[in-house]
Amino acid sequence: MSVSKESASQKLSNKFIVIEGLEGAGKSTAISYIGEWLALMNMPAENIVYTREPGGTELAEKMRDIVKMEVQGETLEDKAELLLLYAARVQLVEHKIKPALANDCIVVGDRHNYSSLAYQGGGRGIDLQLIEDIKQLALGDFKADLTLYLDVEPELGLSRARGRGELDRIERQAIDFFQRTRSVFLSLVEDDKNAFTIDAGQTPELVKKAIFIQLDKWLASLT
Ligand code: Z5A
Repeated sequence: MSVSKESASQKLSNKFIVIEGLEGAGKSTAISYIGEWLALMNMPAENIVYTREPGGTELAEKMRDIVKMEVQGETLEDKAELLLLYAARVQLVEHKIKPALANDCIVVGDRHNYSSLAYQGGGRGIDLQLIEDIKQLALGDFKADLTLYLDVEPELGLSRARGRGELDRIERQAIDFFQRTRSVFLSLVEDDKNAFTIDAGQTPELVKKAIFIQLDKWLASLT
């Protein structure tokens, strides 16, 4: 089914698209492809809001700094990390995402809730139900309209991330941490009819093509 570009930009208003994936999966690159696709759909640039997590507001960026920080003689407890991530997410959702959606914008997020289930639940081993309960307290039923999960072997993602510079506190975890993280991402996508896996081990051209196909299908499904 083809959708006219006028009705495409209307249908895309008030929607929240999220890109998820391990480090080096190519999320930043994928977000630039989504920007290109939105331009092809005649979505005005001023109606597109980009976010990243953790972060995206002044206070949330400070929480991001703490999550990434290493302090001599004191480790950040796993539950403290989890709570900081949700505190940052509440700030972002309430101060940036919801107001943008209410203003007829489309929001494109670099990570969202699935990252906490995958990293803190899968990677760190925090009970997934406990994380779901915290999510409910923090955000209620708020969730993405579309999630594209860029799936990559942890070794490949980390080697790409390494090529960019020094690894941070989370990136220096052992490989099995990222394998557990990946397996939670895969099971979340399997159980969510609004989430799709993109093979991010392919060339950038093929990743872009797969993203465009998925976005076209999703747009055609919007009423
Ligand atoms: N975290 C968490 O634990 N829990 C949470 O709830 C949330 C986050 C929200 C955020 O780090 C950290 O917080 C992250 C998870 C944790 N930590 N770890 N580890 P960040 O925001 O600094 O970093 P990131 O989100 O992991 O993104 P990234 O490392 O910048 O990766 P990326 O955006 O997915 O990749 P990229 O910059 O697009 O590409 C990486 C390189 O690969 C780059 O040189 C590209 O040119 C190249 N690339 C991209 N695609 C390809 C393909 N297809 N082929 C070859 N090369 C490619």
